[in-house]
Amino acid sequence: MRIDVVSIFPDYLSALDLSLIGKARASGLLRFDVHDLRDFTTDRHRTVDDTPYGGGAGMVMKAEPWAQALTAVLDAGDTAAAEAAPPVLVIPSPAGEVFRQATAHELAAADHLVFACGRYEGIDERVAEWAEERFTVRPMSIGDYVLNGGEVATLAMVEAIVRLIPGVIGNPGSLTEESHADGLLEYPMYTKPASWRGRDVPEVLLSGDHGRIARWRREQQLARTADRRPDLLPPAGP
Ligand code: JBK
Repeated sequence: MRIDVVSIFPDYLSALDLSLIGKARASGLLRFDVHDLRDFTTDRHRTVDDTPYGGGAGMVMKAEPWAQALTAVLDAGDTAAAEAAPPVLVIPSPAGEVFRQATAHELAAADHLVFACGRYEGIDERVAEWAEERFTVRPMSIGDYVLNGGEVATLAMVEAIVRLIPGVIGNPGSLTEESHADGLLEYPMYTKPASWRGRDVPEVLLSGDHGRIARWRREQQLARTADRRPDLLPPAGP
């Protein structure tokens, strides 16, 4: 897989050089490149934003630097592969579709992902229209809260996607046994010592009875999900 990120804060993405993504890159499963949007401006001040038409607070990212940057990314990509399936352009935005584990699986199947990190009040809408002719465009939100830009959302999405590329995670079992893999929250986990500061590990986990343990864990998953994330449970019947 190839991943390109365009941002005015390329250093923000350096956290992805560590651990998981670092391993994926070293193993040749992933090519990951970050591009500075300002390198695609042509004025002396390297301007990337301007005031919004129609008025209002804040600034809007100008279209032309984005078209230049995204064209450079396309030109550096595999043009034959792009002919068969256009690269996916993810635009992190609070106005996007919600990014879920199912979305991570979908995007992990792509050959080429490009993340367009906007700052300020967003990117001139015509960039997404222009990009529709060259990419599969996916405006994506990681949740209903306000961030300063798309960089942190990109970090979260790239980590969720890259760990699903076959060969990136050592133990594939750990992919199926975690929260959201089966639509429920994970059951509670314990490790040694069996008694810690007056708190004992639930007796069933020390019983060696695998059937009882599996039933207890399922009950815990359901109770936890009902308590913390009732939105994940199917609606109660009549
Ligand atoms: C938010 O992906 N997001 O969720 C996102 C991207 C950029 C700005 C934002 O406020 N929420």
